[in-house]
Amino acid sequence: MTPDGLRDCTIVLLVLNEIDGLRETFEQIPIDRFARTLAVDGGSTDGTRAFLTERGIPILDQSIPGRGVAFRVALEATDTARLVFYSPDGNEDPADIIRLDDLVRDGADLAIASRFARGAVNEEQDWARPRARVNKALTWIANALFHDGPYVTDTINGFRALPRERLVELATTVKRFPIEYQISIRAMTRGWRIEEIATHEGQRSGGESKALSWPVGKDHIKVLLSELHHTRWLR
Ligand SMILES: Nc1nc2c(ncn2[C@@H]2O[C@H](COP(=O)(O)OP(=O)(O)OP(=O)(O)O)[C@@H](O)[C@H]2O)c(=O)[nH]1
Ligand SMILES: [Mg+2]
Repeated sequence: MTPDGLRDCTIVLLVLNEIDGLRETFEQIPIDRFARTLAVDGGSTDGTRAFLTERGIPILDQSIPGRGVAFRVALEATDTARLVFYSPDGNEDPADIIRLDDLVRDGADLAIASRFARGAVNEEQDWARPRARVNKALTWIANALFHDGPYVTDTINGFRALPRERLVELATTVKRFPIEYQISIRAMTRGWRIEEIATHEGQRSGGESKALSWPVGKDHIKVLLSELHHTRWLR
């Protein structure tokens, strides 16, 4: 806690045209319990920026787009002990922000909101869309290749928290979506304590998905291969 009784943690809002999601979730984000809340914007043009500015949320810009870039922009701009990454697009339950920070405050090196843990709900219920199955397969591979500890059920979800210094230590390089996969794999390789909560993933509030399945899937495979290459020197 900070001297004024707030959590020594920054809530990082990751936004790229999420005005609908912000309208739906913003009031439930526990801003008054945390030392800082800021947004990293990938170049919104739909009123997201005005919405955040009207509510006093500082906005950081990216020189190039991509969620991985956004993670590092946030990291450089913060000095709290911990960080929670939250995407206000309707998929993520704001009530989980505190649950994730609690895990890190109690000693986890990485806390993940899992869509596949027992009791969790994944929004991808349509069997014609294979995203959930691909996610599970990528997670299985990461556990098999890089992890000796208890099975991590969701290595890909972006809703997560960690100590700031841990993120510095990971020296991430990914520019786009698989930033979370790289973080999970690097945490596994180091034998860090990874803990999960079972989350209930909601439907996107509106706007458009930025995660096109095929290019994002390919990017994950590339990260998998590059991390395999990388860890040959670590182990
Ligand atoms: N700052 C920043 N945020 C981004 C960028 N790309 C995506 N985001 C945000 O990251 C979050 C996740 O992106 P989504 O497109 O929802 O990806 P997803 O949740 O896998 O896909 P859906 O199931 O369609 O919601 C959203 O809040 C986006 O606005 C980016 O380049 N920069
Ligand atoms: Mg989403």
